[in-house]
Amino acid sequence: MLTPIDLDATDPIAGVATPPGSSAVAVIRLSGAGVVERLLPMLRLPDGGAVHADGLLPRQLRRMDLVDDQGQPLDQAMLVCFAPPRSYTGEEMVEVHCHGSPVVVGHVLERLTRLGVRAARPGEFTQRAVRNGKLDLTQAEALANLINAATLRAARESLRQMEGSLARRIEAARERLTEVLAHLETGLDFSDEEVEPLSGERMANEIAAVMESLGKLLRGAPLGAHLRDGFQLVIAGRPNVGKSSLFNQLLGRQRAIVTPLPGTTRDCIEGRLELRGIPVILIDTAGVRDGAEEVEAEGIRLTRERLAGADGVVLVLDAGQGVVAEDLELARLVPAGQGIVVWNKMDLCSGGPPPALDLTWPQARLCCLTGEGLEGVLTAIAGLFLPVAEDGEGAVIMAVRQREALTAAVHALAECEALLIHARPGEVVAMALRSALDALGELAGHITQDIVLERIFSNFCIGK
Ligand SMILES: Nc1nc2c(ncn2[C@@H]2O[C@H](COP(=O)(O)OP(=O)(O)O)[C@@H](O)[C@H]2O)c(=O)[nH]1
Ligand SMILES: [Mg+2]
Repeated sequence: MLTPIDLDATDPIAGVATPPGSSAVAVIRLSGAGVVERLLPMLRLPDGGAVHADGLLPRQLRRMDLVDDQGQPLDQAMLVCFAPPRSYTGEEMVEVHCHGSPVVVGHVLERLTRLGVRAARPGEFTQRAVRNGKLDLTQAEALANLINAATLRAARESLRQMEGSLARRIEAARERLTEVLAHLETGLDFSDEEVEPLSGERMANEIAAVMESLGKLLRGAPLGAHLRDGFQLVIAGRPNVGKSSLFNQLLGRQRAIVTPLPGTTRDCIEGRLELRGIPVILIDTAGVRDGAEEVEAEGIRLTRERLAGADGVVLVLDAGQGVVAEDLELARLVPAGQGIVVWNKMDLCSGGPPPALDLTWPQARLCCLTGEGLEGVLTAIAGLFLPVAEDGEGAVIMAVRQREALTAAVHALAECEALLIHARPGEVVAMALRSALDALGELAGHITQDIVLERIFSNFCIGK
């Protein structure tokens, strides 16, 4: 059970920033007023002398010994202090770099508790950083995405966001809208004077411009989600054409069961791969055919479902058999531009070209038994996603929460615009405008509910 986070807490905390287990080095972070003073009893100079707080200059790495409560040496460490507000959390901070021995680290943490420094909860350092204005909430969430990024591309986009790419755009939108609201409110104060119609039009233009820029962010969100979670690539085809063999070849290991019996795969099996920097979730499916028995039929139903949600489809065809009606039927379930054809079993084609196919999809030839042609298959798959992924201008890796808040803001602005166009009273427009500003404030974390904050930060690692 997680105890509720006290979001206003400023008491001294400590947490291990490095992963659990033995390691060459472990980093213990401390934050809060007076943490340096509290740590002093555990420190000795390498020559045995006592350490004084005023001897520890901020941002200077110092060699120290860690000692236990009897003053016995425990470990050799490096230590660096940060003076507020120039630290990650904005509070007084220390980082202790000791050896990554779970025994030593455990002892240090336990002793710190007795010295009045409690164990930090997940995300508590970052939460303090947000509270002290070091990061806004979008930057904190981007940081979590950076730490958990599965590909370099996702890491890069997360970093951009952490550096404020999203925060700055939200802030700019808030500033423009606040100005419009000020105009509106001035109009309200002198409500017996007519608000000039031109100013109403100008306001509508401002709002339209902000809506356009927020809309652009929202349009980039699906790509952001793909870069974080992966593009879904479904391998489809009739039974026995070699779907599971291709799945295994692409993953470079034996994951799915391959047999000469049609209908072997009855479930959807997933695997992850990174293809030219793009994260791909590969899905092996049950082959689609008519007249399958119950379990297989359920697998086929799942296949159709997966096809509907896919970002790309590899239609595997048997080069030895050519195209049959069922193949084309499957192809019809795939949206334009999302499919490629892989002619498998080229070895059964006795060196000739694959049979003619009435489809304009990119095609690749393969022999799964030898792996010959796999490069071509990879190129064809990358061709499905690269153009999308490289249109990176608008890629924003957004949490669902961020998307929801942004959508709410855009809706409120659309209402605002409509009200202005219909020359509705200023109070009514101002109300809609305030709710747009609230949604943006929530996005940045200025007015976000505690329960939401708690959920966000509890997903972080302990020492972050
Ligand atoms: N000759 C030949 N046989 C293959 C090739 N690829 C797969 N097979 C065989 O075709 C059968 C069905 O393969 P599998 O991957 O289970 O097909 P799935 O039902 O589409 O998943 C197995 O016996 C495989 O060894 C290939 O390129 N050439
Ligand atoms: Mg199979």
